[in-house]
Amino acid sequence: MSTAAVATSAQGMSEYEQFLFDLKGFLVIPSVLTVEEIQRLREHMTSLSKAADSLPEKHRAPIAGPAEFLIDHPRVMGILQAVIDPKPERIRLESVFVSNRAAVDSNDPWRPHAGGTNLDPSNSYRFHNGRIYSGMTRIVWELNEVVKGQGGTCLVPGSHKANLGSAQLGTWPEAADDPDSGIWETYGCPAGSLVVFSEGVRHTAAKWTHPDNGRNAILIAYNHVSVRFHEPKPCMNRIVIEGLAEERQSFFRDVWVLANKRPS
Ligand SMILES: O=C(O)CCC(=O)C(=O)O
Repeated sequence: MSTAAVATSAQGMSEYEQFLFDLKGFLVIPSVLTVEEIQRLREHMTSLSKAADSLPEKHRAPIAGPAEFLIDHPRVMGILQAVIDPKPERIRLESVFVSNRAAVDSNDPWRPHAGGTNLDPSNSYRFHNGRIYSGMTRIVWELNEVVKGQGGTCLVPGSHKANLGSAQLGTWPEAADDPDSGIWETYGCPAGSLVVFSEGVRHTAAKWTHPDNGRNAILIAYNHVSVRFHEPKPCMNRIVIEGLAEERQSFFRDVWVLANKRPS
């Protein structure tokens, strides 16, 4: 399948979803994955963490093998084409990690970051000529149920457009980072839901307190192909990338837009 085919199969972002994403900087879409897909992904995550050596080398990454369909999931592509670039070949996948948290964990992962109008291309967020221009955009696949207030990602709605506090300039008010400051929002959702946020929104992980299940999430950062924020992850190495379906390999190409043309 070509990148054009990826584009036509993308499921567009509704006007209301665009309104919410622009207003708050994030969006929660419940129950995107089927029960079978969730099961397949959970099994892959378990093999990866407990018996990685049993997997073929090309499958040893959170978005490889039975999980590679997440890379260009039609719901994700529709959103990314609306907020990063309408041309799928201008969207790059630049980082992935897995978040496993449980109520028994003693560490507190509360570390707010980003927020405030930011001109750095990766953390920037703009609205121009009727369109959203989000730089780095985070996709979170929640593979287990998230109970509101018990450990999902916390975000400050609207902080991607804040003018008087800036993480970039070090002027974000300390008082605002208190979990009880009243400006934080979080979500509850069934397993298989999708959370999307502009990396320009102030956000943090939160302590998981839900006793019935742990957090099991895959977090993927996409960006415009002309910029890169993260250092490449060792898990997305040449063997893993070359093991992906051909059309998905293009999400890991080098950071450039204009190809050199040979003189004819
Ligand atoms: O794990 C989380 O809930 C938050 C992830 C995060 O901080 C990030 O994507 O930068």
